[in-house]
Amino acid sequence: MNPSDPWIALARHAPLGILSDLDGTLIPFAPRPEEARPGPHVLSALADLARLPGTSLAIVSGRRREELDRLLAGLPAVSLVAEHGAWRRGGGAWEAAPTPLATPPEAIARELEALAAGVKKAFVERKSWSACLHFREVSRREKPALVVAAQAAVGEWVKAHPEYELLEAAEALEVRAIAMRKSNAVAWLRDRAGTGARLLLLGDDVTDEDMFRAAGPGDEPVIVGAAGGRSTAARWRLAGPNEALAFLQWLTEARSDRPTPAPVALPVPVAIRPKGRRGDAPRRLLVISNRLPELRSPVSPEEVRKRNVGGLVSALEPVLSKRGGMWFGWNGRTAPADAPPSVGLSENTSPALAWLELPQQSYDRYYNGFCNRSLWPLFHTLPGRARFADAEWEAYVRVNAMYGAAACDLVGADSPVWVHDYHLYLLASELRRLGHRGPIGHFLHIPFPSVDVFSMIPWAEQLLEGMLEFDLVGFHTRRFAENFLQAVGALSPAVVGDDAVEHRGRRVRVGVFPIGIVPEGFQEAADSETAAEITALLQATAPAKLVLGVDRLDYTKGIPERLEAFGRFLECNPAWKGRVSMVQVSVPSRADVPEYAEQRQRIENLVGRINGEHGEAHWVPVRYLYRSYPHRHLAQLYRAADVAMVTPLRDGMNLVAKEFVAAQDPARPGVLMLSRFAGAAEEMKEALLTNPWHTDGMARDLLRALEMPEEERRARHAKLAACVAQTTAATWAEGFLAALEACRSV
Ligand code: GDG
Repeated sequence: MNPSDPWIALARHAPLGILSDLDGTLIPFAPRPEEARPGPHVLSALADLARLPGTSLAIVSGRRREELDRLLAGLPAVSLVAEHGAWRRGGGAWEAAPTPLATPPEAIARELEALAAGVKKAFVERKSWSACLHFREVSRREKPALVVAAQAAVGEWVKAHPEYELLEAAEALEVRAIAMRKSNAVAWLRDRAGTGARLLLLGDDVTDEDMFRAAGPGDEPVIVGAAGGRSTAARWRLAGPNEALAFLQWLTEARSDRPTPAPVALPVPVAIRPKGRRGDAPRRLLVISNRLPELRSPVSPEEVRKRNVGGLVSALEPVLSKRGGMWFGWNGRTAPADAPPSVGLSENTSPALAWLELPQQSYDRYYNGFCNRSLWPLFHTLPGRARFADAEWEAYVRVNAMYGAAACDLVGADSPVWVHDYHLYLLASELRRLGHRGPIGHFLHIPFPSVDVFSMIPWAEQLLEGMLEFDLVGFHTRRFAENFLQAVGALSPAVVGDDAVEHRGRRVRVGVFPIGIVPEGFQEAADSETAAEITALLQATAPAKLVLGVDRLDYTKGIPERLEAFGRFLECNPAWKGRVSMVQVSVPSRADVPEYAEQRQRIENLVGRINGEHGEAHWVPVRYLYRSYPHRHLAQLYRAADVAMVTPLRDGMNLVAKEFVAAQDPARPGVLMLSRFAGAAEEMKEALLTNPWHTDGMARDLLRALEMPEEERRARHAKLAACVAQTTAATWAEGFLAALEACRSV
């Protein structure tokens, strides 16, 4: 790839937004702010760029409105953002940012003025929501005392006004409202530029870092100058204001019809970090999931061995151990907000484990917020339950960056990385930014919705851009893969093929990898001696037939809908009263999300209502257990059941369906009632497919299941069992990894 390719692609992208700082970025610093001004060549370069169709250009600065008006007079097409985002002018008059504002820092401004009054050449610049003490030209003799006194005064004041912060520049000290950040201008310009916009962000100063951090996966943040040795969130670097201006002129030419713009120094990747662990880290497979499974802090190798492993672990542990790989995720502990995320390592386990701690507030907004209250319901096509908040999206971006920063040191830069689920869509772009070269794959465990639903996410384009930074994206079913391809076709400029997408000169493979279980485990556990606890439960329901439901307590699993159908079944088929009982095991899940508490309440009310309406002294229609069982006990329950109602409203795959089939006695198997909206229905066609949205239909299907002749049950089960034996945890993991390892390293 030619180094100019990404910049040509950016230059030709429509719509394009350009957000640039002024002082130090497009014009060199002068001793006093009033002496620095853009010359005619800067003004004409900006005018030329702003004039191009599909282009939105904005200058963002810490300066006041009047100063920007004066400096950039005569450029009506250029939008302006003053005072770090507090004021914007896009074409018409100046408008205040809608962010909740702090009261003006009047008292501290007066205090600083009093300090400055006794010191020659010190002065205070007042802005709407900040006050800045300048001391560039103060004598060396007087400066230290002034700075110490000012820091003490501001430090005290900020304690009582937490909506303000102290910013220390080389020759100035500023008290600024925290909400006034240049990152606000990024969202504003993105809106102005229009759907699908990519942004070029240029800045030099510490206040520009907010803007760089707000960059989306399709944006290109460029730092101008040396950044005084501090670390930067920018991905690219230009040497100084002259180079920045030349680059904007080049961009103007590349965006116009001129075929070959004159050569110029293009931005180069920022050297990320001094040589750290990464230099010595080996090439090894790295699996990343939001959370390390079944680990409780403190993480210790002993605990890891003792834990009762779940489905994903039993699928991934063998392939990871075989390859000497490592699993990385959150360990369940929170860190203080201002501490850099700390990473823990355990090489003594198999697989090796690594974990990070996250600030509580970020984690809440990212996990309980954007992941569980936005993406989860929407991806399950339950848009009525989804809600979106800017702060939660920002936390999602931030936390993805934290995972990326922590993960990139764990393995060598050429290692394959396998990222799991919707929590970490922005991880590939972050890893690439940090210099990762090996193939990066993503597997989505939940459904991918239709484009109409997906595009309800306010940041749908950014999420898709993030997904397209992976080399391989995998889904449980063909339907989900097709939904994804349609979304890419509709919402991004990428070229869509049957099983791949071409995007910015890269190929992203799209694959279908249905997850399975370890079937022998369930068969053996079902065959083993029945645990006392399960025996007691079965005795309580005998001799009635047993209808079983097992799910995490989640509104996607359709538990109330299933109970309603069971109630309707009893109403319509009174002869079955006393001859059938339902056992519903609901495993506690996400109990701190309000929708889940509400769902639990709803289920409990329904169980009470059905038992009250239909129950008799010697017969309880529904036994409801809000708890979890070890897998061995579950297998015995599965084996004892005559019918399993696996009726999610929507599900990625649903492993309970497969576990139930594996645990059956092939000579006298039970019947699997399976929702058409579970991913498993794509493979398990011999199940009794049912529609969880239709109470009467589900009640009729239940009758059919209970009355199904043994011969039909055996024939259906044989085919289902063959399917469960064919698509297993191992075929899923090996299949995905083979496809990932076949991806060309970028
Ligand atoms: C997501 C997707 C996709 C249930 N009760 C207990 C218990 N379980 C285990 C089951 C099964 C697992 O939980 C549930 O797996 P599902 O596949 O049904 O659903 P999600 O948890 O929502 O998983 C789903 C899956 O990811 C894999 O990609 O299939 O569509 O939503 O293994 O056995 N485990 C224990 N005690 C219980 O009481 N130990």
